Amino acid sequence: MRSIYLLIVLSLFAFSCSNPNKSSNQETESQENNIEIYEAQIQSLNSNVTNLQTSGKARFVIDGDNMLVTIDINNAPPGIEHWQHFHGFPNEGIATCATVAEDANEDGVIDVVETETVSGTTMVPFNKFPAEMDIPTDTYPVADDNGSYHYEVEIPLDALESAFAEAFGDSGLKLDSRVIYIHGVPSDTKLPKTVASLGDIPAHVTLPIACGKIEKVEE
Ligand SMILES: [Cu+2]
Repeated sequence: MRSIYLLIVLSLFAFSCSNPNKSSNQETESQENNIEIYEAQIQSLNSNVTNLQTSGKARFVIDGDNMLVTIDINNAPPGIEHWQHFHGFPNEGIATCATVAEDANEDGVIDVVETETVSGTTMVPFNKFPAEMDIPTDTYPVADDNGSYHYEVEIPLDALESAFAEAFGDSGLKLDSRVIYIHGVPSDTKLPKTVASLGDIPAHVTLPIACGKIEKVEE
């Protein structure tokens, strides 16, 4: 009887000793290996204009000092450059992709200005140098003859976060509150005069052709 009691006391002691060690090991591991992954399934928008079902996937991997972004798109208008950005609200708002409900002037086209009520504003470009946060550039990807492209970039997080804070305040990137838009139809596409754009940029450049909500995923 006595030896059983001793055994229980000993095993409780061993358990309580090993436990704190285990949890502190786990903490160290997650600090060293702090990877966050986000993805967006991208679906077509304004397919009545493009006559295409543009689709694809974006993946964002935050690993240490860098964020690796890969975007794969199919069935986009071929042979032209496609602007792409994440859009969102600088405050607490959570962006969603625009739908036909956002065609406020009912011209049959959801233009980039009409997306703002549910998607917020243009934030970070996925061109050659995202951290420069320079929206009008000619360094966005160009779709091949089949309308496909693969885009990949490694962004230094420090540079991106400070440029982002300067433009939108210090709410942080908050990827899971953002959506990604793919833009661009050929310059000879007939668009109603009511289709709005940003500043002096021609409407065919900013016309949204696909969108996806960015969500956090497990590894
Ligand atoms: Cu955009």
